[in-house]
Amino acid sequence: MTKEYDHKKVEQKWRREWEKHQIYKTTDPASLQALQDKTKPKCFVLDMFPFPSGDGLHVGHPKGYIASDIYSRFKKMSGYNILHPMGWDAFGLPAEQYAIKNKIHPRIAVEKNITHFKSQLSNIGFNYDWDREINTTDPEYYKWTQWIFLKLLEKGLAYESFEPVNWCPSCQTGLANEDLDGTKCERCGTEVEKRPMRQWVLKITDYADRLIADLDSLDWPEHVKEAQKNWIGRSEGALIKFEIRNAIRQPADETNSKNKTQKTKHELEVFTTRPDTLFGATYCVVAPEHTLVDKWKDSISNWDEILKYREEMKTKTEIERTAEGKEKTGVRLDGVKAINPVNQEELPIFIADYVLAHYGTGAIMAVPAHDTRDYEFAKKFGLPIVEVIKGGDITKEAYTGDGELINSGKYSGMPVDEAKKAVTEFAGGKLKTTYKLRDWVFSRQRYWGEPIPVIHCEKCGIVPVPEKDLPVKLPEVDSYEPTGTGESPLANIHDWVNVKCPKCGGGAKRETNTMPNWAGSSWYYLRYIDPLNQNVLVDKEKEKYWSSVDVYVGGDHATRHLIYARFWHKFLFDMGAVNYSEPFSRLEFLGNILAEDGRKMSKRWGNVINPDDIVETYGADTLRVYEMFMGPFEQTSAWSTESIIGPRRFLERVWKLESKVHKVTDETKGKLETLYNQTIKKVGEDIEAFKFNTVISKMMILLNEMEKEESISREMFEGYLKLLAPFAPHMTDELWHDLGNDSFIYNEPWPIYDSAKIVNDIMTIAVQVNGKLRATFEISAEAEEAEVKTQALANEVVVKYLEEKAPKKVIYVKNKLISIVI
Ligand code: ANZ
Ligand code: ZN
Repeated sequence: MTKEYDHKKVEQKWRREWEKHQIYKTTDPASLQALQDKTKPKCFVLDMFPFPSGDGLHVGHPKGYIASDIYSRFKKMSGYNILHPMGWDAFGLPAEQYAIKNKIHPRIAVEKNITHFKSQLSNIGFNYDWDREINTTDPEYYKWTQWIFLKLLEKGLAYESFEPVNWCPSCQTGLANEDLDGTKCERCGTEVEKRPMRQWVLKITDYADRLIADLDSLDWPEHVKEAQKNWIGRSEGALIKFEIRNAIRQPADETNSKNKTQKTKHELEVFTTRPDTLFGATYCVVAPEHTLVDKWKDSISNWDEILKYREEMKTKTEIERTAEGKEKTGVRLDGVKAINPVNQEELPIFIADYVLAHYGTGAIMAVPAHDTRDYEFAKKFGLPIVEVIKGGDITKEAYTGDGELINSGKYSGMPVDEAKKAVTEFAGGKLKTTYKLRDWVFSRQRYWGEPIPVIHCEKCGIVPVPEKDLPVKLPEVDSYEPTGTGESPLANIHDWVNVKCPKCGGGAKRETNTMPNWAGSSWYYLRYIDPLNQNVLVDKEKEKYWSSVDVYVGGDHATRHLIYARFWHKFLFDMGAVNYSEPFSRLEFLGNILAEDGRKMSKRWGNVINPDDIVETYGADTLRVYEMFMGPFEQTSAWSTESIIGPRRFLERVWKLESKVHKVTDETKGKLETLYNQTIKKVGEDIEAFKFNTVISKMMILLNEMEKEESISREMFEGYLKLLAPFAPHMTDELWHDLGNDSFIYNEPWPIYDSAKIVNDIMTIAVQVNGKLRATFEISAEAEEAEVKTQALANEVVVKYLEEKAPKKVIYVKNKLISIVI
């Protein structure tokens, strides 16, 4: 029998069957007990849930979903109890902007977009359990987002602040540091301004140390861990005070101090990570916008120049300001001096834009001999460069390395590490750890977000909305466009805003700011575990069973969502709401799929490919295999509709292979046995390691060999289908049933390899030196080129010929020969 491979018929049929038999329903631990299957290990596989945009999915989006689908199917067949859910991250500016543009209510737009997304996803044949679908904009969901906020407030981790905040003039809202791309709004690319306004802030900095320390326990890509460490930016250093000479005391100082005879000292406190270099400080720099400078105004003789410089500086971005190698600028403050506490030397003070106001103390001691930016500045302004650490050549460049102190009085000869503490103490300073991480600016002046559940009462101040009154629902409005005044559009809805104070019963007003779009995504994975629970955010027993997420698949968000979620999770852990202190044990970070033209796939470039079209023409199974075969999972690769024909032909060949089943002889069975068992082993290992492209290669190799045979055994073909099932679930179920099975392949056990049959897995490699055979050695047949070469060069005979010289050339003839030229 060779029927045509009609992917449309096959795929629709099996999706209907799966649906009909509800084969993707999750089994909760309680039901497991009923089934007396308590020992079944669990596996929670999570996708970064999408924002349901109006544009729908393009072929890049499903890459991660396909991978997690394959992985969870593999784990299911390997005997695990699976949780693989999906939901919608639907609050936030993009939804609101889409709605404004298309003149529909964001709620309606979101509903419509979700329907579209869901149909696109279902075309691809995922094993999601849709009974657990969540939507961050559903009041039953955001009730718990608000509840977490109340708990943060209760514990003093949410507070009001009046610090100047990043303001995007185009999006018309305040933003967190994490929402910036350098100094631009990450969403719209507009340069942000600093704007003083009232805002809600979460004290994520309280968790900074734990957020760094616990990274060690996570199976995450190093680059993501690094990115988080850098974002948190812990530096161990010291605060050191420099007395300011000649600063005229302001009248304000007098009135402030009750005792008029007590003199207020003018001091400049700097933050340094290198207190050991204090003897090499030759000037100080204060951030141009630092308020200290204003205090010294009357002592500064070139004030006009200062004002002019401040004006110029405003046009520059922070990145521009601090870049190494950038032409340094600055202005000396004429009239004031700083005194170096270790040797009483008078140092000039500058303002310069390479020092930032919001890091450390906003002021530095400059050590040009050992800091690159100070070196550039000193060269330009002709300032002295005093070497205090031995090891470099400071006539050429700053020496930033370790070494022994020199020119440092009684500390000369001391190593850097020891000197840090000693010099700090001598200077009367104190050791201090600083962080780049800032508290999380958590309020947005926009409509489409969770209302912050707080009431402002003139008498009682800030009053949390009582838990029983949650959720605070987002009211219907006529216009959800931003007011532009820095107030949320909610402020205009008087019926909603004016409430009774829950404490005193008097007139009060609701908070009108909403939460950022990162709020709902900071805990959503927990809700999948228990999506309908009315009493708690998640049942703790269920959570104990399913948490932590075993594999989290997604890209982007290395420093935003993935830091925020870890912070909230740790908070929930501390208050006893969850069982483990980290949410995601393992992270698989994916490389994006670019368009055929190598650009990002975007409506703007007109290069978007809709997965619906690919599914229609080639089939979902082909799309799945193709996206996994494009290259290593973590690598970015460009889409090519032309290349999809390869995976399609591969599946067609598997389809045809069925006609060879049944007529098997023992002899052919024996022939393929080794390769077959090796393939089972390799496929399992590679899926576990997210190396999906090499899985397909192995499957192709085995297919080639099977095709060469007259006939293949049913057993082997069925095993082959099982290995392929996670990648091509529709087609394999069709063939599986065609062979007379009536189960679903999804419910079948994963094939087990026979290790006894894999052993003949060794190859013998001959080694030639300058064309003459000198040695042979054995190595695993699976050894990669680099391994074979390394072993050849380590061979003792070869070592003798090499005489400790590097070979000119090493050539590998695959599986046979290494030829060395010396
Ligand atoms: C003296 C010194 C000597 C420094 C030396 C470095 C090397 P990280 O590691 O990023 O924390 N610094 C301090 N506050 C600053 C600010 N607001 N803007 C710009 N630079 C600032 O860097 C800390 C170092 O960056 C500090 O240590 C300070 O320069 C500078 F051989 O102090 B150092
Ligand atoms: Zn913006």
